[in-house]
Amino acid sequence: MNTSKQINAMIILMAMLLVGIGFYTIYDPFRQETEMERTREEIAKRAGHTYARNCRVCHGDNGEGRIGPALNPEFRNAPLINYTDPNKSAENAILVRNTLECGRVGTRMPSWAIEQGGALNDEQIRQLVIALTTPKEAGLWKHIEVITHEDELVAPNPPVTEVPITITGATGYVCGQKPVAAAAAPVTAPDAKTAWTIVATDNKFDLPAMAVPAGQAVTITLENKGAALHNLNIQGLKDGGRDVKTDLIPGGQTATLRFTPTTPGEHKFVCDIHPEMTGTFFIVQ
Ligand code: HEC
Ligand SMILES: [Cu+2]
Repeated sequence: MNTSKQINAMIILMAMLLVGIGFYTIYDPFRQETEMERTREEIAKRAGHTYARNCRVCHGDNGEGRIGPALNPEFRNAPLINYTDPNKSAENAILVRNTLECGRVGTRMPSWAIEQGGALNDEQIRQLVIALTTPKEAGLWKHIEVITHEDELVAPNPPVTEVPITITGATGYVCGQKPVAAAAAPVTAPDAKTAWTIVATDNKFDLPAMAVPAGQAVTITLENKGAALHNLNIQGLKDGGRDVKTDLIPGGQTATLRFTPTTPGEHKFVCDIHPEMTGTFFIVQ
């Protein structure tokens, strides 16, 4: 009698244990998932603070693009690489890490790694790489606005033209960067015409030179087909006392300059926030 009671109790206990284990096995993956999510959220918040202090000024308050291209997938359209493509996560992580550590030679993207003269440690760079490349990591951008307001050290973004032009990219070809072809031969003037359309992408103009006749009304149209802001400034040229330049325009927009050049000569044209975007503007007799 006693023994059979004990056996029954044992059987019941065993059964309860098995059911318990069963539940746990079903429940556990969910638990791990939320744990992962919490870690990701923590990383996103930390990356957000780093971003707000160091990157926002060039890539925009919400990663929409300013001096540098958009980084937030919401604004990051082709032809920019999709950094959150789940099939290329390893490749993209390397690319983003190299860009952050060593910057981009010949552009205004600085090097951030301490070993490269930058201000961010390995952990901060690691967090940014995860936040920028993890597909589900909408977390970063979700937190950015809050962080920007919370972070007392973060001043409002200055106008793009006041971001010191002295912030220049890397100077050494490190982290897999290859030297680009040597500077092109001196440009010669193309045939003069009174209307030109010049296309800006990130970060170059599609024309090395334009030429217009002196003494005639001309129209120069700038199309921004990039993701960053761009403008066209024909340096040293005045029209009725004003500089001949467009406003900075976002990707997808156009701006037009109408003026009558009087004095034949040569002017350098540039984008005011990307010194690497240059060309020659000829005014011919
Ligand atoms: C002084 C302006 C400036 C600052 C500050 C800056 N960037 Fe950039 N960044 C740029 C420019 C310009 C480019 C485009 C470089 C090019 O043409 O290849 C760029 C490119 C990038 C790219 C590659 C984008 C692409 O499409 O290939 C990433 C990623 C990036 N920046 C992340 C950051 C992060 C993260 C920070 C902050 C730690 C930061 N940047 C700070 C100007 C800046
Ligand atoms: Cu530009």
